[in-house]
Amino acid sequence: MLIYFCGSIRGGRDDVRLYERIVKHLKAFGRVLTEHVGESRITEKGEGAVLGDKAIHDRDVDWLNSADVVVAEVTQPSLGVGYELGRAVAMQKKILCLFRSSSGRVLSAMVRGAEDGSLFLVKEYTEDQMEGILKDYFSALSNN
Ligand code: 6IA
Repeated sequence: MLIYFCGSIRGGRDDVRLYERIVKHLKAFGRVLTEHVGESRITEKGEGAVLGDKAIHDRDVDWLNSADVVVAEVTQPSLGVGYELGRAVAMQKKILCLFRSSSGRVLSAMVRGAEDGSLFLVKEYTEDQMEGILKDYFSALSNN
C-alpha cells in the first residue's frame, strides 16, 4: 500500500508536529511517500530545500500517480494541498481528508463539498481520535 500524505508547507507549519504523528501512524498501513511533510526541518521559509519548485512539483505528481491512497490534513489551508487533492480526484484516488473544527476555521467548500461517501471522505476529528480514524479507514479499505 502506497500512501501519499498531504499537509501544509508554505501555507504555514503550525501543525507540523501533528503531521509527524499522522505519518508515524500511517506507516503501520503502508509506505508513506511524502514523509518530509511531517519533518520539522522543512519550514515554510524554504530551509531544507534541495530541489527546485519544478522538480518538487513533478516528483510529487509522479508519487501521487503511484499512490493507492491519499490522506490529507486540511485544517491549515494550503494551496499545494488543495492542488494535490484536485489532481488526486482527477486520478480517481481514494482520499481521506482530516479536519479539526476546534481550530475555529471553516473548511473550504471545494474540499468539504467534494465528499462523495466513497472515494472522497472528510472526517472531523480531535487529535486524540486520529489513530482510531486511521485504523477504521484502513481496515475498511482492506475489507473492500
Ligand atoms: O502550498 P504548500 O507548500 O503548503 O503545499 C504543501 C503540499 O505540497 C504538501 O502536501 C506537499 O506534498 C507538497 N509540497 C510543497 N512543497 C514541497 C516540498 N518542498 N517538498 C515536497 N513536497 C512539497 C518545498 C520545501 C520548501 C518550502 C523547503
